Amino acid sequence: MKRLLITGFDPFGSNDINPSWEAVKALPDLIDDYILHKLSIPTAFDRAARLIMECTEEFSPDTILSIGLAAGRNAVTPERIAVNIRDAAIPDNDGNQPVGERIIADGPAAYFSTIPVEAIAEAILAMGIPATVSNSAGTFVCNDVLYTLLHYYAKTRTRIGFIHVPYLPEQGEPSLPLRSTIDALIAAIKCL
Ligand code: PCA
Repeated sequence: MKRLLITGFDPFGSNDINPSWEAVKALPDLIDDYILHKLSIPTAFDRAARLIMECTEEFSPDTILSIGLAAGRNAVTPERIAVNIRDAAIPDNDGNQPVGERIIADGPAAYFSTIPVEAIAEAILAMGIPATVSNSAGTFVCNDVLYTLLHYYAKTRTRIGFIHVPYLPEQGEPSLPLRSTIDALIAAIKCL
């Protein structure tokens, strides 16, 4: 069996629910040859990535896949790239709002994700669920997590990826039903 650490975020800003954790916690514990370890992480710069890295020491995953909400997106979007910038439009859940700061002072400008983003988008689309590769994970906590993990696991065999998901219908439009988001994540995991 291979090991997948999969994370979802807590609610943040004006959202009182976060579809990323709702979908992650509903996933089966076994998918194909992966055993899943599910972790809820806070929408907090630095702290979220550190929690994942602590959990990684215990669980030794082959792949770490983080899921987050992208309000306003109408598709499930595997992220291709993470950039070395924190530029928050709203405070995170610890009250921090960094503007124009580097994540890692001497780190490279960007890293490519190390999961097969095109294949994942195609597999989700083939199920009739909207999906497309995204070229920007933003500059808030989701990008922070993806960049930090790609930086610290760059010279290891651990694969790192991130998928943004739309609102749930009760949060506004555009949205995706929870069942579709769960099915999209299952299809994505089968590509890992
Ligand atoms: N989405 C935010 C952070 C937490 C989440 O679910 C983002 O896109 O950065």
